[in-house]
Amino acid sequence: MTRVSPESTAPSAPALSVDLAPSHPGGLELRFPVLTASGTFGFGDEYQGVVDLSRLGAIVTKTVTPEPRDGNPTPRTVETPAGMLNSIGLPNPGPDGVIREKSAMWADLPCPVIVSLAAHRPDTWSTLASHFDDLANVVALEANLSCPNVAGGLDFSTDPESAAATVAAVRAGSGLPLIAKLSPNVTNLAPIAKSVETAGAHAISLINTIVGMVIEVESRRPFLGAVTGGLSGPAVRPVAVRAVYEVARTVHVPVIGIGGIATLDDALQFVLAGASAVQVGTATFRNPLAAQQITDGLESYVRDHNLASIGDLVGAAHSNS
Ligand code: RRO
Repeated sequence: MTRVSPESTAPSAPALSVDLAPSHPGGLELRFPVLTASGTFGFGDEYQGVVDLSRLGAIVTKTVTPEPRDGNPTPRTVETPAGMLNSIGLPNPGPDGVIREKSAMWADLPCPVIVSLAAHRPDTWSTLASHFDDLANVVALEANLSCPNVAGGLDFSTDPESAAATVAAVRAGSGLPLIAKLSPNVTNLAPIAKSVETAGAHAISLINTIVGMVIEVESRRPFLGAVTGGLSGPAVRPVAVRAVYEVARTVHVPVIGIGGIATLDDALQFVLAGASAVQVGTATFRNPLAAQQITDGLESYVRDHNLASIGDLVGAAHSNS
């Protein structure tokens, strides 16, 4: 662990800055290791004026699909102990609609934008990815290999071969840095993580939500319109920390931790498990300022512990295991 003298540790972005795609020719340098998670922050404009976006490393958009989608039948969400289930079903206006409606706004945001994508076949993944290369302030793509709420959505990240084929297809369609978002709904994550790294993912994010279900006893029916949904929130955090720990010791590309992160302490658990950055998701619904408060907390933590860089903590729990 690198330590520096206190007088050289003024709170500064460099101590928190991170390159999430060192294997990409242009890298993916972000000022802060705190991002918002796909599906919990819309396309960015929804929180303008509420959240100080200049304190976020980046926002990750709602997932975009090749064709516009209306989403799943209602109800689409239900609260659960220490979390929630969602079955939103990817409502979005498709790439042309998103670019028409959002790209001018993205260009003016005080933090960069990472576009989340999902498609069904390698050729449609490629074509979809090709739409976003030349948009101002769009700095990377996140391939959502793990949507639990549409038919076939999970297929891309439950099998190493289809995960790799998907990553290769996105790489063929776009020159942007690529983050592959993996599912926890598998028996063994390591081979899938290795496979997407070998196929060219510049970083790996995880976890997406865990498939779950709530039944309304009075009506004797599934609560959600789509029957099952994805569990998120504090309830999933230990699963996510374990998943990040496992993947971080398997791959060399940066890992981005997601899953029930609401506080500085939560974020630090993921960093110690091996995450170079974190995404804040469900916590934003309860506290829209959660992500920027975690940035503030990390800044203080780095200063108070005389660390030259938050990178000094990444994976520290592995040497203490
Ligand atoms: O839109 C959704 O229902 C959804 C997606 Br794409 C996802 O990746 N994860 C999730 O929990 N919900």
